[in-house]
Amino acid sequence: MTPTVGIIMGSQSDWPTMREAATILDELGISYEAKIVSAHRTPDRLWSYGKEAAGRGLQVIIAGAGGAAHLPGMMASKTRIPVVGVPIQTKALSGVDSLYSIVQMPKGFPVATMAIGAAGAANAGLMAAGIVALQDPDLAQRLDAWRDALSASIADEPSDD
Ligand code: RP5
Repeated sequence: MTPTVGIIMGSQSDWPTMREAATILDELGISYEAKIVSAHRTPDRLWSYGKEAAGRGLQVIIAGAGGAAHLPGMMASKTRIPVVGVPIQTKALSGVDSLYSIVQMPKGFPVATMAIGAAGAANAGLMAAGIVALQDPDLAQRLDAWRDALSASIADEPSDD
């Protein structure tokens, strides 16, 4: 079965963060694949993934990378499929390096850039869900319910516990 969303990341070390996106897609019942595709270490893999993405039926690509984080932008240059970028939090520069590498794209090749780290990865899953839900009414209902449940889980008042 062709997955709806592609989750790609530059390294195995990115998976603990990118798993947050996968968890959201699992919760919403969206099919996905997760692959290691590095702009620097496996450029041929990046090229063929981007070249085949539309033909395979992928609807959104979530791309996470850290440091000199060129994966999301290079993927956006290779496919018209919407690319959601996740800046991985790095040890050296706390992910500001990743954010700047991903967000400042030239006109013509957009990357929808999320926050640094785990929250950004989870939001990438939700962003992908919102895009896919535009053409999928059942998913739209599940996403609305997910959002309502989150709102309902927020207490009215703070607790000391
Ligand atoms: C980037 O370099 C990856 O996306 C990762 O965030 C970072 C470090 O990779 P490893 O050295 O941990 O494999 O390409």
